[in-house]
Amino acid sequence: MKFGIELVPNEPVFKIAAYTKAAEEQGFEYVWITDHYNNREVYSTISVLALATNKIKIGAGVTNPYTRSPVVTASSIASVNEIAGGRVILGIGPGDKMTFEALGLAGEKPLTAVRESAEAVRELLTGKKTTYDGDIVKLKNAKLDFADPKKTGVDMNIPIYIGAQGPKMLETAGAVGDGVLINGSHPDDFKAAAVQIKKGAEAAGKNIKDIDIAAYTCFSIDEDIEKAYAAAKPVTAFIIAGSSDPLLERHGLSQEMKKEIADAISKGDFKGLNTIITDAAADRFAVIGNPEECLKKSKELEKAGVTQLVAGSPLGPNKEKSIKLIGKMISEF
Ligand code: F42
Repeated sequence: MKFGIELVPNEPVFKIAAYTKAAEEQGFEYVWITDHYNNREVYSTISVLALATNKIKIGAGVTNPYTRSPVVTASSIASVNEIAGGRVILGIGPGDKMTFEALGLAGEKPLTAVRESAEAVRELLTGKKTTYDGDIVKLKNAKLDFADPKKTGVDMNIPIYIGAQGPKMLETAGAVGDGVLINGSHPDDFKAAAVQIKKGAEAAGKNIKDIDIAAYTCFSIDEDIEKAYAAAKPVTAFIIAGSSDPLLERHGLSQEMKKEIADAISKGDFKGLNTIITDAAADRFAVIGNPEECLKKSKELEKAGVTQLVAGSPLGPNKEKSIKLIGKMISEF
């Protein structure tokens, strides 16, 4: 199983670059930069990371088909790929509905929009004239002049991963993705996801074995277990509050607990969350513990079919320390 790290650009980009350099030195193979309009811009961040590192793969994890058109996405990812010498990956998902309200975006037909965008971007990255007459994506002889590898000497066959959680989006990911990034931290999530991904892959004449199944986890590691849980619970609170009913059912959480958590969040009662969310409930939505515990839980995810574990926010009470602790764990895989 490979390891990645998710970094949210809500800190200065040079700080994100320092974390990325540290992760590269600790053996992480991927860094994924989230894309939300209210944080620093994803491609500007990726270009700095590309200059600050030399082997770690760098992913947009994940953009969406609404805040940028697929042509702008293709041009952006190809541009940073040239800077990174062919080390980038494009992650695209339907986008965070919550943020769309602020932007006046409807986010209509998400399955269609993600599928068509992935197909159109892949075509544009060949450097050839692209005409795409889709339901949502419409291109007529669009062409990235610089994407021809003969001109740049950089392989623009950039892998495209799909950010997905719902069953139909997971199926779409199997059909059009080289990989899938799934917000989840428990083996049950990946056993269920594999069924949908396999369905989509086989319908497209692909084999699920060729698809990188990445667990985009909420991860919190520290020798002090209590501190690890305290750091993780506020993050799991947002995940639980935004979870679909079937997901809550899978993890045995009640609607009452979801409502209690949502109320505590809206009141800013983060201290209260520590008691409302039991350790057992947090374990369903995060990989939490001391190094031994985290190693055990990571091995369970690998057994459930995960091929890349992305250590996501908060990483632990102390990011730099967590990166080193996970680095020690990586050597066990
Ligand atoms: N979102 C961001 O905005 N920024 C990020 O950086 C980010 C990172 C990220 C990483 C991993 C990951 O798994 C998700 C991530 N997300 C990020 C969230 C992501 O963008 C989505 O919000 C999240 O994956 C939840 O969406 P979903 O995958 O569950 O898909 C939604 C749209 C959904 O409701 N899907 C359902 C399903 O079954 O998959 C229903 C789909 C649907 O609407 N179907 C309709 C129908 O009629 O069937 C429409 C059909 C059509 O044509 O589209």
